[in-house]
Amino acid sequence: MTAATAAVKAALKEQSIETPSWAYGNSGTRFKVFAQPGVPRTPREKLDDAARVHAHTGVAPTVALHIPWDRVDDYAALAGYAEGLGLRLGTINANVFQDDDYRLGSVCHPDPAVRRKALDHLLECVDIMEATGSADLKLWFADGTNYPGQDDVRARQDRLAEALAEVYGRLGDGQRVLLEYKLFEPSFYTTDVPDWGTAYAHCLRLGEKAQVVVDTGHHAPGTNIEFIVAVLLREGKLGGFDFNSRFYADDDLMAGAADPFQLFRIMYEVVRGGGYGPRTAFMLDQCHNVEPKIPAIIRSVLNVQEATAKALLVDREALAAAQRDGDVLAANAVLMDAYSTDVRPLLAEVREETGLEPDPVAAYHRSGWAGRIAAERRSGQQAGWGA
Ligand code: PSV
Ligand code: MN
Ligand code: MN
Repeated sequence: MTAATAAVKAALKEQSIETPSWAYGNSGTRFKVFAQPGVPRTPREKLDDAARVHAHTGVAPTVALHIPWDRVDDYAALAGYAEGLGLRLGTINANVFQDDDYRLGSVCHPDPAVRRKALDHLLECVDIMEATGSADLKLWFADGTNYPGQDDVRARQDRLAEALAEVYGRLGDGQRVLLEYKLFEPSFYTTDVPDWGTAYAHCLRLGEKAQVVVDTGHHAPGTNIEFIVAVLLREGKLGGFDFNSRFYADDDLMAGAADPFQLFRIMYEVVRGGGYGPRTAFMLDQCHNVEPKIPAIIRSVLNVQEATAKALLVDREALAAAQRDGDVLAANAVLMDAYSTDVRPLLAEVREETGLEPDPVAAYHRSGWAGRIAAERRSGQQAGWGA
């Protein structure tokens, strides 16, 4: 094994990809959510499933919660339960989009009483972070307008800034607020945080504990996401990712399924920009409506891992030399060589060296977990959007 391969393997063993609690529950499109047998009924059962993903991949030790979908009486006890499974509770995701009160927005709503209600929820999420030991609060706002003139677009920015400042003021040492942007939907004329520039401007004003989250499904078609990643990293403002695939809009399909090359290009900029490490949150944000959920999450983790391995394999010296020489084709070839490498044998070795089976999907199918949960989780309400 060369020193370079050893370094790549060591870096891969350090990887941490966070899975979202909501991906284990029933979710789908606004047309139909197809319920599946064995889907968790409680936050603890979601953690049980997440533990299977981590057991087979070795790189998914944390689970993001969504409040109130994962509301429990005792968050410290939930964190203890996670620990017993070899997991940790990760990012806390706030939910200020599902109450009737939020018809015209949450923290940007024209009515101060609604804004207060939304803000109180965000502050409650910071309290939950204390109990769970989570470092990050992830904020995505459905706020926006549908029609020109519906509300004062600029005043809405002021209201947003005010709310963010109050949340920011509550953060403790080592805690961050991660602000997520999304081009459109559910609002169709204006969205209050539509793009990385808006998110960046708010985070810049807030301070160093505020950073931007890049959800790979939240851009206009053709957007060069890796460029955004490079710029945010350069500015010290990349907080993390919500990985998923899209063909059209916010499709929330398995990461790396639609465009593995894009995922590689993103991960290359992460590695190049010094963003490969614990300060960047590598999260999945997905829905599995027609495919079995746990193997789909395992597949997504593997796709992120493969893109990372390829990014780590880029011969940076050869690339820099070709770039210095202005050799366009040689530079492009260096990247393509890394991308075209079949990294699956390398990753199988990494797993075997850490005591895992080489093929996580096959190992999961052999484990009998799917049959067990289908048999055991028969009564009660399955978890899903809003439950
Ligand atoms: C809605 O677009 C969304 O998919 C955002 O990406 C959030 O991260 C996620 O829901 C969870 O709230
Ligand atoms: Mn997201
Ligand atoms: Mn989304």
